[in-house]
Amino acid sequence: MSAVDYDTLIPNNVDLSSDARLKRALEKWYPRYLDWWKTVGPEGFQDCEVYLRTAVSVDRDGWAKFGFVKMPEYRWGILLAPREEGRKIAFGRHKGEPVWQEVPGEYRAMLRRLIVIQGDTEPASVEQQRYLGATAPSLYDMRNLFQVNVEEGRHLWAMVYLLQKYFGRDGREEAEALLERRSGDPDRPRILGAFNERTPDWLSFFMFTTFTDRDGKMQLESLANSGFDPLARTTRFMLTEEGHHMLVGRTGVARVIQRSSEVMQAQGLTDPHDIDSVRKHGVIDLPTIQKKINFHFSVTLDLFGAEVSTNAANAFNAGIKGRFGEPRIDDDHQLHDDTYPVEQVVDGGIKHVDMPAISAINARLLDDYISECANIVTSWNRIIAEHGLDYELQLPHRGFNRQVGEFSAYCISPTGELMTESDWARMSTDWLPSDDDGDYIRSLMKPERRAGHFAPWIAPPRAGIDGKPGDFEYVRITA
Ligand code: BYC
Ligand code: FE
Ligand code: FE
Repeated sequence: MSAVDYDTLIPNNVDLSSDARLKRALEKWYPRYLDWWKTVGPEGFQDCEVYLRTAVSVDRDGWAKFGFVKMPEYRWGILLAPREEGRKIAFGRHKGEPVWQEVPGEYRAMLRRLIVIQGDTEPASVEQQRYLGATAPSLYDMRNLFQVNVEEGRHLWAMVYLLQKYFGRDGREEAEALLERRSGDPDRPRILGAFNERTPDWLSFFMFTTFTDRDGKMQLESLANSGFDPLARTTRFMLTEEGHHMLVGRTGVARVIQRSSEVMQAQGLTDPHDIDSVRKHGVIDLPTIQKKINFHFSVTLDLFGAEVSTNAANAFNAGIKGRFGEPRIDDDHQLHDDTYPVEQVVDGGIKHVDMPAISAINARLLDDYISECANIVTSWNRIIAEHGLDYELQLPHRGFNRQVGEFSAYCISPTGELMTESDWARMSTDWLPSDDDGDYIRSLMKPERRAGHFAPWIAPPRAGIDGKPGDFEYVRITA
């Protein structure tokens, strides 16, 4: 069952060759996908051989094979985690019933919407990152960018498979539309806000893969226990790949912090707020890194939807979308009478208010997400402290800079004070990256293409990919 068929045009472990209709639909979609990849995917380097991993099985160990491939020839496959015999729906009103192998009619629209939204983010991120290859700080980093890109491409395949197999004609139409929307295009934008933002430099890329790919993880975890079994199995395997994307982000930011801290220490610069002195040495100052955190974190929080949400309650009740770690939560998994504390603005202050837990599904996922992010920032701060510098990066308050949910109508500072709109407008330039900050960062983005060398604003990684030595040529640049 889980053996992957690699002889067919579309590698898969879903026995595609026995479903002629689906196979035809996917083969028809493939050239359009390639066309999309070549026009708005990674700019340049499409003819270069890149040292990439390809998913070749769904076993816990040894699921990926490493080797040199040209990106357009990457084997984007359809891989589902193995079926669990006798799996039962774990939550909601159908709890205890066998999971569904077909789409239940009453939940068809809900499922389609969730799959389309999930699918839309994948190509969006590839579009957002398309120009970064040209300014890669090393071949190692360039390879990681392309690895993330091809896997986000595969995640699109994963959702298109579900649409084309289970949703008939409108599924095929949605599959087409996923290739037609464009990140940042005012006429046909991607669906969710953060996926229409720019990723103009490598620090943004590392912040995006730290914070926004981690929303991907949280959302996929919530779908990984779905009562719709094909969705659960697809997202489970996607999560295997997601770990690397977040690692690229977390270690990428850590290497930037490492380099800045080393240079400050070596130059005897003790005031992290003395931005000009730090920038003179060609590294990124810590306050600018803080502003980047503020931006990417707050924009990503919006991706969780409103904290209190009927959509989320309906999806939970239906057994379609659960909570993070649903099977491990110690309650009835139906939430008839439970409450959950949600932060809200009450009488001019921010307070926890007990809400029916069923309506606070998004709030809970947001809490789980924020606590993971807090651990990451703690690990970054350790690097700063090791260099004897007196500076602490912080996650901004969850209400800071929000466009969606409880706090979207308020102006809230990074430390969680309610403010007037005019104060906010004056102060926010200190909290979010300015044009000058962006210009400075972009001035550092000079490519480094020699194997084993790194741009001066970022430290080398601790270890290579797939155990390769430091001077390994991860991308063979041809022209
Ligand atoms: N921008 O009840 P509400 C990833 C809409 S990232 C624009 O508040 P709900 C990846 C919402 O659609 C993971 N619109 O929220 C990462 C709804 O509109 P309709 C992506 C927004 O529905 C990096 C209305 O507001 N996957 O994989 O409970 C690289 C009210 O909705 C936004 C998923 O998100 C926004 N930010 O939750 C590559 C999982 N927020 O339908 C990939 C699937 C809300 O009334 N999606 N709206 O017109 C979902 O589970 C839910 O749709 C959401 C929203 C969590 C996004
Ligand atoms: Fe993804
Ligand atoms: Fe990802």
